[in-house]
Amino acid sequence: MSSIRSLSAYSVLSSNGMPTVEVKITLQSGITAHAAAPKGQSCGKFEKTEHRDQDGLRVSEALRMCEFTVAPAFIGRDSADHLDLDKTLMSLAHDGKPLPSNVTLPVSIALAIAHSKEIGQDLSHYIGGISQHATIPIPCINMINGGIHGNNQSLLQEYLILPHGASSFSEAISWAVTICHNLKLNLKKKGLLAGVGDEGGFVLATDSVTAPFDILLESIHTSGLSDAHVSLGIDCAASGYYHKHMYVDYPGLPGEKQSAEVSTFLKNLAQTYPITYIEDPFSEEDLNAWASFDVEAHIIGDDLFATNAKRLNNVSHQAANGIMIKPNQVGTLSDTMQTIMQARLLGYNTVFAHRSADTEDTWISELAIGFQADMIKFGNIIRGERTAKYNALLRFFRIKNL
Ligand code: 2PG
Ligand code: MG
Repeated sequence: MSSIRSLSAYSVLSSNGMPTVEVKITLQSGITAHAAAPKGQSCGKFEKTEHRDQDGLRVSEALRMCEFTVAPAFIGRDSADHLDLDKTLMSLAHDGKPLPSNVTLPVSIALAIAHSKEIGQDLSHYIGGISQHATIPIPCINMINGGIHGNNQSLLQEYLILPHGASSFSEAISWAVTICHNLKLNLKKKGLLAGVGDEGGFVLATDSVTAPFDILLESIHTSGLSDAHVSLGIDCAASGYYHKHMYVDYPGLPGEKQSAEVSTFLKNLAQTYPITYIEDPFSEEDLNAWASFDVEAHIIGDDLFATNAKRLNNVSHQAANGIMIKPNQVGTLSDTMQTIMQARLLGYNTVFAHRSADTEDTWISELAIGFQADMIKFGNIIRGERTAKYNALLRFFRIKNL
C-alpha cells in the first residue's frame, strides 16, 4: 500500500461557465488521480452546502481549505484507509464550520481513484468487486429543459425519455440519438425551438406544460418506436414552488394550490401520457403528499432524501420507491455508499445522476457501474460534459456485450 505524498486543489471550469474545485492526489508510488466537484442549481435544503466566494465567481476559499486544512491531515496517511480518511474529512472544520461538499467530495473521489490505480484496478472494479453489473441501468435522458434549467417557468424542470425496452445499453443510446434528432427537427418545424438548456435538453418557446409530452411522443413515433420501447419521465423539482404549505405557480397550475391539487394534476398527466418516472413531485417538506401519492411509476426522491442515509431512513416509509444518488449532496464516497446500502435494504431503485453544472469528469459513471445503478440520469446526449458520462458507460458495456 502507498501513502499520500501530496494533495493539491485548483480551479477548473464547469459547464455553466463558472469555476469549480478539482483535487489532485499523488501517492508515494507516483500514482496520481484527480476529481472535480459538480454543482447543482436546484438544490434541496437537506443537501450539504458547498462553498463559493462572496462574489460567487471564485472558489478560492474552498481551494485554501484543501491546501491548509485537508492536505496537512492527509499527507503521509495510507491511501487504503479511505473510510477513515472520509471520516477525517467530515470531522475537519474551517473557521469553526464543517468543510463544504466542493471540498470533501473531490478529495474523497480522487483518493478512491488513486487507491484503485494503486492496486491496478479502475474505480468501478474497485467498488464493485467481481460481481459488477449483471443488468444494464436504464438511462433517463433529459430531452427538454424547463424551469430554472431552461429559463421557462411554465414548464416542468425536466422531460425525460426512458428507453426501457432496449436490449442493451448501446441500443438504448442509439434510440435516444434518433429521437433527439427527430425532436430537434420537429421543434424547428413547429417554430418551438428556443435553444439548449443547462443539461443539454432543448428549450421550448411554449408555455404549455403538456406540449413537451406531445412532441416527445411524436418524435418517438417518427423514430419508428412506441411507448412499449420508450416511456416518459419528469423531474418536477417541486421544492422550488413550495411556500408556507402551498404550491405557488407550479408548472401547469398557476396561482396557489394545495398538495391535493398538485397530486390530482400529476395523476392526470400519468393517465394521459406513458409516464413511468416521476421525480420530486412534491416538496421535501410535504411528506403527507408524498405518502398519499399512489401513481404506479418510479417515484424518485431527489431533494427529498439528498443522498443521505439518515434522511432516507427517517422518511422512507412516507414516500417514493427510488432515490437519486448525487454524491455531492452528502459529501463523501463512503457516505454515498452508506445511502446506497440503505436504499438496497429498503428495496429502493437507485438513480445515479450528474448535476446541472458539471464537468467532463466521469467518476459518476464509474460509481454507476461499480454500484450497479438501476437507472442513470446524465442529461441530454448533446453536450460534452454529458456525453463523456454516457461514453464511459458505452465503453464499459461494449466490453461486457450488454
Ligand atoms: C435535478 C438536477 C440534475 P440540479 O434536479 O435532478 O438533473 O438538477 O443539479 O440543478 O439540482
Ligand atoms: Mg431532481
